[in-house]
Amino acid sequence: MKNRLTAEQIASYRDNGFLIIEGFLDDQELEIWRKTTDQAVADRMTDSDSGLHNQTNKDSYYSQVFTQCIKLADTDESMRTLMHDPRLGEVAGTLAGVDGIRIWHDQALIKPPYGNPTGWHLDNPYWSFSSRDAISMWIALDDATLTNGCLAYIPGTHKLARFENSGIGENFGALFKVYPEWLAIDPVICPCPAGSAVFHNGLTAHGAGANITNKMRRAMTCAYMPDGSTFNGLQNVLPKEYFESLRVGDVLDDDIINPLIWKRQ
Ligand SMILES: O=C(O)CCC(=O)C(=O)O
Ligand SMILES: [Fe+2]
Repeated sequence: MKNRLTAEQIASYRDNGFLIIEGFLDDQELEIWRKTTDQAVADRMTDSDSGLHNQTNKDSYYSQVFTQCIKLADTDESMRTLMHDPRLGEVAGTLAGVDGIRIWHDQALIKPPYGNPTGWHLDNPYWSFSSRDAISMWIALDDATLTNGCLAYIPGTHKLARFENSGIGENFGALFKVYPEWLAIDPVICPCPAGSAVFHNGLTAHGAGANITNKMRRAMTCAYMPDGSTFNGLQNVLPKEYFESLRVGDVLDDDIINPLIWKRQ
């Protein structure tokens, strides 16, 4: 794993709000990540009403953006081993410039053959904490290309975003109704080979194109919460009982629900 960061990489992440690390996983690691993700997704698909995947209505637009399975590490031991790797937390925490990293949720995002584009959005406004330092990791399990739905970013938007968002819906550019001023910024399109990791700030505008190929575009991702983040009143993926016990401003420090995978020494 290419988990040592250079000063240039950190500076680029802070400036642009995203960073691509090609060859993050070596060939052997990539094989393990592919197998683990494929198995965990297949197992999750047998769960008809878990609420932890989006394939209950396969005809909906959203289900054809990607097959989305969240919190796979909670039910799959092999995925748990991958996701709890402190090296991932260290990379995320070092880029974000924070002292500790908790898992918000992992998610597999498998864009199917001829899948819909991923509408432009911000990540952090979906979540139950509001932070300018939240960070997501997206690992390409297949080559992500211009034709199968690689990611694209509007650089620098993490410094400008106001926590207002648009959903990942049928209107691909809905986010630019919320932030019309970002239409003036050129997007950076990010094709990358399988095994690459892309990290982005939770407030950086991003989307992905349609998959115009007959193969799937697999990615395994994880959303990270800086340690010390507080509850903002949104439920998102919090278990019902825990959600109901929280008050706005409470620190989200439950080590089972949001495991602390790295702390600065
Ligand atoms: O994989 C995609 O199409 C979108 C990924 C994304 O939005 C994310 O990882 O935050
Ligand atoms: Fe996203």
